[in-house]
Amino acid sequence: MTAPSPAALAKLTPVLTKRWLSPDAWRLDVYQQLDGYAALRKALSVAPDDLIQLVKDSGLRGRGGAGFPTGLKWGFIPQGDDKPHYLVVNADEGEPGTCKDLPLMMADPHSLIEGVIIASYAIRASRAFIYVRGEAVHAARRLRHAVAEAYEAGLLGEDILGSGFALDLVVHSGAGAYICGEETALLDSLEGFRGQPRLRPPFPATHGLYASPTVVNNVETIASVPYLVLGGAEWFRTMGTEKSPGPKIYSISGRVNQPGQYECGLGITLRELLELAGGMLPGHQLRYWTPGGSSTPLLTDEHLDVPMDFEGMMSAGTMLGTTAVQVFSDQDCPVYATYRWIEFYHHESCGKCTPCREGNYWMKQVLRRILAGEGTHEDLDTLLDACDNLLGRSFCALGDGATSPVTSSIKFFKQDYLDYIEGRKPPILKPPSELVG
Ligand code: L3W
Ligand code: SF4
Repeated sequence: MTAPSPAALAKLTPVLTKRWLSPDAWRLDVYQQLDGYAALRKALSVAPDDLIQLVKDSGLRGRGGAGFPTGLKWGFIPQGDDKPHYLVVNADEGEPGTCKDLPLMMADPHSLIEGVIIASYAIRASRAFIYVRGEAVHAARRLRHAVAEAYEAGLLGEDILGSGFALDLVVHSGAGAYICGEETALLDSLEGFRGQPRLRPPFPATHGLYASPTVVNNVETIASVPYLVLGGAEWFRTMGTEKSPGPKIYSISGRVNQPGQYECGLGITLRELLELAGGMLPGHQLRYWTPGGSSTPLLTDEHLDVPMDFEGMMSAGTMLGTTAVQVFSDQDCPVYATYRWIEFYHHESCGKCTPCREGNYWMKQVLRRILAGEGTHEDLDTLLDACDNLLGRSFCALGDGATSPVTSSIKFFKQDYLDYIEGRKPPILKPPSELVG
């Protein structure tokens, strides 16, 4: 493994991750020694609308996958209405390969809580929720501890820091369903119903939790807010690109020497990120990768120099998504990887709409048949036809996302499919007909 060059190291922008290596930064006293809650004090002296304008000026875009402008979303919350407003943090990090929000909540939970208080003040919400992925018991426990510390210190509850502003914050654990990361399914789940997506529009900004105006933002988005308040919009824009400004936590996993989280300005390339991650494992050649989890179409070694920002990824035919970079090598069969992803989507489909519920089931069967050596040439058309009936025809983004690994693996690695179909590769799975149950 070669050490990253000074040029690669200069790409690191530790903003949200700056406290991660400080032992005990998750404790309120340590967090405060490290500048914690200074942004809240500043924000409470500013008019809420000015904070919304600051976020708009910074160009901060949602870090959960879609990249929607955060200030615009906050600005959709109606003014002067008599309904309660809510802030909901989407901490249901479930996209395969994504690992940025959980480490943030473990290492630095108060930065999220501080962001929640500032964002709630800006949108005039007096109640906020953090919806944590069900399996992440450790993160929920850490957050609850931090919330209790914040109440004790007068940072939550009535008359926060003597400002007159009041906020209650609840940490809610989900039950471990991927679909509850979809914002409207999350809201249904939070209300106590089975988590299934709602029809949009109306969007949560006007009809969200309990049919009231609600901002739903990702953990990393909200945790960015305190830094923005302290540093200002211009400082924020010194990182990233013009249309995708700011720092971003990229999580890189797979066949690399040092998997983990690397915070860099938006627009870093895979070549640069790979260097930071110590390069490919010995004996492995890069073959394909996901820029933002399995819901974003695969890219290959042709795309090493494409900027990983919202625009760059779009121009390469994919999406930035959650910046979950999963690196696969010449030793990782793309047909098998696709099968495993479709198993996941089939398992996690909520079943509400036919294209996704049935389409994922049939894609899984067909992929299994191919990997069992019983596939036919028509199977490739069947897979593409199923994707055609899913993309844009399913009720929520889960259905669309499921098509990404299938269409992109057939686009780049058709020969691998043909090798199974034409008998050049030995079968690696039992056919569906031999499976019981
Ligand atoms: C008011 C309008 N609000 C849009 C809001 C909307 C939402 C945000 C983005 O999916 C993607 C998906 C996954 N008035 C509005 C409006 N909004 N128009 O803006 O909305 P949208 O529909 O573009 O995306 P989405 O439904 O939020 C998110 C992809 O991210 N993804 C993520 C997966 C998993 C995780 C995770 O594990 N943390 O995020 C990966 O690629 O496939 O395409 O708030 O209400 N006119
Ligand atoms: Fe449910 Fe899938 Fe339809 Fe989304 S696309 S509503 S997950 S069945």
